[in-house]
Amino acid sequence: MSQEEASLEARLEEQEAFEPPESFVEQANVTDPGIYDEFEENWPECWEQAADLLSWENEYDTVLDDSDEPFYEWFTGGDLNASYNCLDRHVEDGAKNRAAIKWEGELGETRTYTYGDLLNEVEAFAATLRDLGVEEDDVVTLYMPMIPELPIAMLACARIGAPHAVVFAGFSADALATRMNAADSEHLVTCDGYYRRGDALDHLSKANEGLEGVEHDVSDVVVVDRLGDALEHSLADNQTDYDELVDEHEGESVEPVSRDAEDMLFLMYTSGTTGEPKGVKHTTGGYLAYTAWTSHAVLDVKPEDTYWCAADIGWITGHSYIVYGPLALGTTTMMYEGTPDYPDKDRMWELVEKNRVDTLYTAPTAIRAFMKWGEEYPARHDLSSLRLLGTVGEPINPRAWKWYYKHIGGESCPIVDTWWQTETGGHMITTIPGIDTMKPGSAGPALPGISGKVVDAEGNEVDAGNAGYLTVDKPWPGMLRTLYQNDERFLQEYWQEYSDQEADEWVYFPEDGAKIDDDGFITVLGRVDDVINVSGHRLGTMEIESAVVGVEGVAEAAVVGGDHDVKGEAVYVYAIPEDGHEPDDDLEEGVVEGILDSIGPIAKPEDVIFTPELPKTRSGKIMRRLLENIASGNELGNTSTLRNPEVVDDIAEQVESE
Ligand code: 6R9
Repeated sequence: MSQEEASLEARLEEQEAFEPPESFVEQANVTDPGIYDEFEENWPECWEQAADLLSWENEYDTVLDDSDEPFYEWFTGGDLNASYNCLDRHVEDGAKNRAAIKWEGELGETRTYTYGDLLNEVEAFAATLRDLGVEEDDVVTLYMPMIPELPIAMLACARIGAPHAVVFAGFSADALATRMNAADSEHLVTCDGYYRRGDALDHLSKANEGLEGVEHDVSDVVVVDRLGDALEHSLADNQTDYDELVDEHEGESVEPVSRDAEDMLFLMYTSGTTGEPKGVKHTTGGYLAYTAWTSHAVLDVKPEDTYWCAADIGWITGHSYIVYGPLALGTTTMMYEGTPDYPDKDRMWELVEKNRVDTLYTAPTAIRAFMKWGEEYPARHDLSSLRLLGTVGEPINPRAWKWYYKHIGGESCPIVDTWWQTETGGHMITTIPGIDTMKPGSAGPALPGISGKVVDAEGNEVDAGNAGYLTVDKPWPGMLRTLYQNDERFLQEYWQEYSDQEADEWVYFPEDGAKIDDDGFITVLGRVDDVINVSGHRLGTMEIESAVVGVEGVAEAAVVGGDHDVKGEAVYVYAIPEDGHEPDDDLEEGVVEGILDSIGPIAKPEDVIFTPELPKTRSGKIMRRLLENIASGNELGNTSTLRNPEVVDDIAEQVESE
């Protein structure tokens, strides 16, 4: 490194605030700082700006109906169709030949769907679904990896008013069964397999195994042939090949059904504090308006862009910011099937260069991996097409932020660090890149119209600099409406902690810790419930614990998250062997298998520690904090409230010696 470079590096390391580059601001979608006051003064009517980004079949009468709090309704009386908004209207506006989806498979095959192509495909699959007996409001489960048929199936469902429930392809057979049972879903679309690091992975066998655990009849299973001859499968009686079905319906037109703004668009299962995953319900009008608006204001999406959100559609980020938001705005959205290090660690940068990508939106865990691999990989490619960078999923440490800013953005792209959740539908806390100063490590202010506050345990706002809990005390259009068929759990999970129900004051609690500075910038500190964040994915420790105690030979278990350089957090299992079982490699293998079977590889533990006892408080509660500190190699703090303090040293010694 030359002296000049070294001093530049040192300056970057110390710099705490960054202004958006003039070149970006000049072209940005939203640049007027007055928008914050405007939204506050004109709330909730300000949200008409979001609704105006959509085409409504019937105009709504009311922006916000809060007559039954916290079951808020948005844009009531309005009718629209999400697939019409993502497809037909762009074709009608002359964008038939613009690329809608640019897909690249792991082995290098590419497919481009123009808006015209995509509409045809969606109509043919919508006709297929109808033919199979799918009716409006039937939940269709989509258990698929990153192949174009996934967004096609989502939009086909939306077209006929059948809510989809996408299950992440990396989830296990059990996880599929649990979700299909919870949603009473009788229809499944899946595929034979996909590629990971060059190998053909068998997906259908996993889907079939999952189907065995479904308690009701599944009337039909559609199977996309992704792998051709790479894997041979025979289909069961109720299973049909996707292409065969779609070929029969090629060229058919299917009118988009008129959906009430509050009709369900999709269900998305996410981890919560208890073992059962939560079925988050999103609706057509509010969700679509909100994802379109945030794609416009925060991701600065323009129709002529090539935009790449490198998430998986199996998570909310892919729903909102690969599929619905970008397509509602008529842009070109990219999809990549594989991993970022195949065939080499510059795959992402090769894709950015080849496609002249304007905006890249990814997760801190990926950025930390790129950092570890080294700056020589991005340096091999021309990344000058990039205009804006984004991150999502977990807090980003300033060092990773600055690496991203320098080595990917060439110090000329703003970065949006977007805090939000499956439940919020879209971005909530982030800078607006055409307006705000950026402070690495801090997500930014709450978006206009979003009332984000950091409060103490009593619900009073904390002073700047102090840690507290993040809350939102006004509703917003993209919010979840309830947990599927479980209003009670919806109230309990999100509205109990800080609402004053007697006074009719409703406060949403996302279960994140946070602090706020004098400028109103919020730094999100992480979950305060029993949910851990592994590589940006939410995993319920209770869910993993129940998998572990289901393993023969395990008497009791505690699962916690410990710090991890790349993943942010990693899974640590502490388990007590049952009498007569040795804490040996076989038992450890059994525990790992048990977790893989019930959840999937994302939950694979970093370490399994056997111990004759778990540290417990006098009231018999497992001291998770302590186990977290052991896993992270932190100071253990006060152990005097424990019933069995002696066990702590034993465990710590074991962890250190491994
Ligand atoms: C979109 C998504 C939500 C949880 C959330 C929080 C964490 C997400 C973050 C962030 C700090 C950010 N989280 N974005 N923490 N800074 N920019 O990730 O949804 O899978 O439901 O996870 O992720 O803890 O509560 P989801």
